[in-house]
Amino acid sequence: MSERILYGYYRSSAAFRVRIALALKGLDYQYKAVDLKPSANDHKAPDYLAMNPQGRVPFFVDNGLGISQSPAILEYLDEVYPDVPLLPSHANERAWVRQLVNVIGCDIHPLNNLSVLQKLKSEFDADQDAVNSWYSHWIVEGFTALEAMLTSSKYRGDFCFGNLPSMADVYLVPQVWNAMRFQVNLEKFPVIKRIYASCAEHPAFMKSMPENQPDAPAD
Ligand SMILES: N[C@@H](CCC(=O)N[C@@H](CS)C(=O)NCC(=O)O)C(=O)O
Repeated sequence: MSERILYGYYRSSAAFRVRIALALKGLDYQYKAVDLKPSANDHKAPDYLAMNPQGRVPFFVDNGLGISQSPAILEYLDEVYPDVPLLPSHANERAWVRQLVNVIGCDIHPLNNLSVLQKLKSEFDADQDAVNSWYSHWIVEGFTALEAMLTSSKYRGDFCFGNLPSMADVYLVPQVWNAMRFQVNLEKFPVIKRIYASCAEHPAFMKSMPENQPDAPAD
C-alpha cells in the first residue's frame, strides 16, 4: 500500500487544494500539521526546511517522492491517479479550467499569502485595517474577472466546469473560504457563491474544510 503524507496547515488554502484533490480521488494519507502561526513557525524549523527548502505548505510525499507547490502536487496526482480526473479530456476545456485556476493561483493567492501580509505589517507600517483592505482588494479584483468569465461561459454548470468538480473548483473553494474569513463582501459574485454552495455539499469538499482538520482549533 502506498505511503502518502500531506504536510499542511488547516487554514492554508494551498494545502486545502491538495486535501480536496486527494478526497475527490479517494486517496487516503497521513496528515502532518505544520503550524504557520508566528508563535510556532513550524515551517521554518530546520528539519522541515531540509525536506522542503521553500518553507511553505503544502508538502506531499508519495512513496518517498517529496513534492512542494500545490500545482505540481495536483498535476502529479492527476497523472498518477487518473481515476476521477481533475482536468477535462478536451484541450479547449482544459484551457478553460486552467484559466480559472490561474486567476486564483497566480493573480490572487500570491498577493495575499501570509508572508506578504506579514511584510506589509513589519516593513510598511500597515495596521490590520490596511492589511484587510489589501486582502479584500485582490480578491474583489480577481473574483470580478472570475464572475464575468463564469457567467458568460458555456462550460459552467453546478460547478466551474459542468456538473462535476474539476481543478477549477479545487482552487475556487479555498479562495472563497479565505474571502469569507476576511469578511470580504461577496454579494457581487452570485455565480461564484452558487458554485461554492454546490461544492460545500459535496463530501470530498466537506471532508477537506479547514474546520474539519485535526489541527483546527476546537471552537
Ligand atoms: N505556490 C505555492 C504557495 C504555497 C504557500 O505560499 N503556502 C502558504 C500557506 S497558503 C505558506 O506556506 N505560507 C507560509 C509563509 O508565507 O511563510 C503553492 O501553491 O503551494
